[in-house]
This record gives sequence, C-alpha cells and structure tokens, in this order.
Amino acid sequence: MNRRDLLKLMSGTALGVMSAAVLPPMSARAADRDTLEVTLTARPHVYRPVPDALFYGLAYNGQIPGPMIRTRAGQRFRARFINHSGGGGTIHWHGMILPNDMDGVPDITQMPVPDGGAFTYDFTPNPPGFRWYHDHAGLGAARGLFGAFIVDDPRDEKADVEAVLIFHDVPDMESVADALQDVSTAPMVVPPGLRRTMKMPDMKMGPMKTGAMKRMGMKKTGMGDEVAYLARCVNGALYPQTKPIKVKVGNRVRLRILNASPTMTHYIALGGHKLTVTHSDGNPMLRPVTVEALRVGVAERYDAWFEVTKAGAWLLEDLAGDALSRRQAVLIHTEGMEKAPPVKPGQSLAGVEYFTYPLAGAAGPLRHPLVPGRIDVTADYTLGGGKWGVPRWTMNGKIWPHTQKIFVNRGDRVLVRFKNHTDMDHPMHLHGHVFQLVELNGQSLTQPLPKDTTLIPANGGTGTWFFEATSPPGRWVLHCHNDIHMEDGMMTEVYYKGPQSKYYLTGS
Ligand SMILES: [Cu+2]
Repeated sequence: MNRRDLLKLMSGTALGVMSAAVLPPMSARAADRDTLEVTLTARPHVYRPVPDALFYGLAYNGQIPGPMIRTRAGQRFRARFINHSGGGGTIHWHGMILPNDMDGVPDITQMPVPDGGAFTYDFTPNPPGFRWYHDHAGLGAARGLFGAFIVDDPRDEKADVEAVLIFHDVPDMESVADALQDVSTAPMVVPPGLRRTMKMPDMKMGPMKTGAMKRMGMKKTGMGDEVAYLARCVNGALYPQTKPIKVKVGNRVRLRILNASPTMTHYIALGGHKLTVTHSDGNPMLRPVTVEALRVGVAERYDAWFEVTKAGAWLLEDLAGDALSRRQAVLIHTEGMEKAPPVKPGQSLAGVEYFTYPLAGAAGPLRHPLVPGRIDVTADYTLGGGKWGVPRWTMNGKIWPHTQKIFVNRGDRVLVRFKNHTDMDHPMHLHGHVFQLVELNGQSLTQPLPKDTTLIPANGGTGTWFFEATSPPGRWVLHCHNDIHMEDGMMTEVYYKGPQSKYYLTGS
C-alpha cells in the first residue's frame, strides 16, 4: 500500500485522524507494513515422528510444517529461498494468482534451484484467504517441505479464536517408492461407515495381478498405489502432544484446516459440535454450509466455524480407520477443562452428514448450458491408469509431458470436464486460477464452489470446472495433487497463447 492509498483508507474511518497522530513516521511504517520479507531454508531434517520410526525428511527452517506466513491483503511479499535439501527445489505458492515466473514449477516456470543455490520469490499475494506453500520438485513436499500461508481478508468476520491446523501424514518412503512403481502392498485406509462408490478391484487387476497377489499372499486391499504411513500429524505432532486450543464460552472459533498429506483424503469431525464451512480452498463460498464432519482432499482447505456454548473439552479428530488416525487429533477446551475426558466425535461415518460438493454447492438437475454466457474453450479429460505394476496415471491415455494441453487466449471463458475411469478419487489442482466447480456426477451445482483443487470421484465420476483466463500469461500446470499420481504422469497445463509470451513448451 502506498502513502496515498493509506491516507485514502484512513480518511474513511472515524479513527483516521487519531491514528495518523500516533503512528510512527511513514518510512518506518513502509518497511513494517508494505513488504513482508522471509527466508526459507530447506535442509535435511531427521526425526522420530513416533518412537519406533526414524524419518529422513526435509524441512524449511528446521520445522515441519514450515513457518506459517501471514500477510495483509495488498501487502508485498518477498521470500529468499535457500536450498540445502540435497537436490533441486522450487517453492509453489498454492492457490495464489501471481506472475507465472513466481509460480515455482521446475522446468516450466523456472529452472529448479540447485542444491546450494538460492532464488528470490517476489509478488503480492492474492487473492486473500487461506493458501499454502510447498516444494514442487520431486517428493520434497512429501518429505516435509510445506507450510500454511494466510492472506488476511479485511472483509472477513472477526473470530474470537482462530487456529490453523495442518493435517499431514508422514510416509514410509519405501512404500512411496513401491507406489511410484504401482507395486505397493500398503492397504487402503478409509473411515468406517464411509458412503462411497464401491471399489472395483477387478477393473484394474488383470489375471496376472490376481495371480501375483495370490503368490505374494496379499490382501485384496493392496492396490499397488497406496502409501503406508508412519505417523499422522496435526501441525507436526500426534495427540496428546498436539497443542490444545483454549476457548471461552460464547467464543466464535475459526478453524483453518489444510490437508497436506501426500495421498490421503481426510475426514475430520469435532466432538459435540457441527462445523459451519464458509470458505473452500480459502475462497468465500456463496453460502455457508453446516456439516457434522469435513471431507478434505489432498491440498484442499476449509475454513470451519463453531460456537462454544458451554464449558467442556472436545476432540477434533481424523476418522480414518487405523490406529494412527486416532492420534491425529487436537484438544479444544475451556478454562480448567484440559484434564477432563474430551467428548469425541462418532467413530464411524455411517449416517453422518459430511461435507460433499453436491451438499455445499446445492446440487440439482443438470443445467443446459452448464454456465450462462459464451464458452470459448472446452477441454475434456478422461483420467486413467493405475494398473498393477504399470507406473502410469494418465489424462486421455497420455502421461506428462505428452498430455493434451489447454491453449487459451487471455479473456477466454473455459470449461474443463473430467471423467474418472480409475478406482481412486483424484484431487485435481490448477495453478494460478480460482475456478468454479459447476458440475459433479451429472448434477449442476446451483451455488458453484470457488476452488483451486477438487476431488474427481472414482469409478466413472465426473466433475466440471469453469474459469476465465484472466490470470497473468504463462504456463499454468493442472495436475493431480496425489504425489504418486503426479510423479507418474497425471499432469497437463493451461497455456496462454500470444506473441507476448516468453514461455516455451518442452518435451511435447
Ligand atoms: Cu490422482
């Protein structure tokens, strides 16, 4: 914010004159307010997430998650990235609309920063809301290179208490290596009572796979692409070591929840309370929705509110069906209640109304046309792959960089239609844009959800995004945020055409 804007802003408030009198001189304020400068140094970080497991991870500034970054809307941000991770690295600012060469995708928006090298990211974080940042080169994020990034929105209702909760899972890196080859034997972990379309293992397992499985004595749940986890954490700790949230009766509490897991969808509920969701991926929804549990896909964020109506202690807990998930929890309590046995949420999703896109988006019959007004570009993608022993996750049968790209002119109105022919949900993510989810499984969302990542449902599910190509020109990748699937090819890009573009296509 420059001086003129600041004065304009202040003149509109009753306190303007008084504030001006007590504020420090402009030069000091400019340094303090106008640019947030941070240094993020990536280094190896070896630790024991649980006593019986040693994890060779990576961390920004020696901590997992990395430091939380918080700016005000309109404030400039400068991050000096120093890479001592032992390999190439970049930082992606997830959910931001920013100059393309700040987007942090190796070999596409910048060369990877080599081990021992440094790079300065410099942009004005936008739009306001709950964003995050993570490494985008190889498996850096899976090993611990990620953190929360909040751009405070002056239009938001003020909460009495706010907590940023990063749900992340510490992977067994051997199982990651197997999953990348689609030969993992790790079981799929889902919450009890989950209502979902049936998995159809036979669709994917040819006779060879069934035979191989018999020989190896595998359970039918081993799908080849699952990752085994050593620990499930909230803000880097396991309950009861997670930091409790202290509240008072009458408080309105805002939880900002991020799923930073490499592969897992999280189902999260709070004992004794419903949660009112106001923002999807940090973007204000057209109307809030109140649910008994959240479903948060990889890389998704939700802002969820509740009110404290009486004294007590409650557990906010992940509901996945394994012992580790029982420790992916945070205690919320009023004064003096920290030792009371906390009220837990139900331990099954059977009969639970949890957050789904059709519920939040008020789904109804399919509309024709799906989006009012003209559409300039329509891209159709069939998601495929994931066959046993074949390390390929595909878009229209191809893997990156051979996937079909979406070429747009600036100002184009774009539809992206997905159909998922695999037996896993895919958290598809688009860089540099906020799109609207307008269709899911053949129904129109009458209240489209503003998002940057959505789960495309397994087993024939569909989803449609709408966006206007009004972001800075360049190359904006579109990929599955399951680390295994992205590494195995499930990625394409939205490419802004035009002679002004300094960007180039590689490998296609
Ligand atoms: Cu995927």
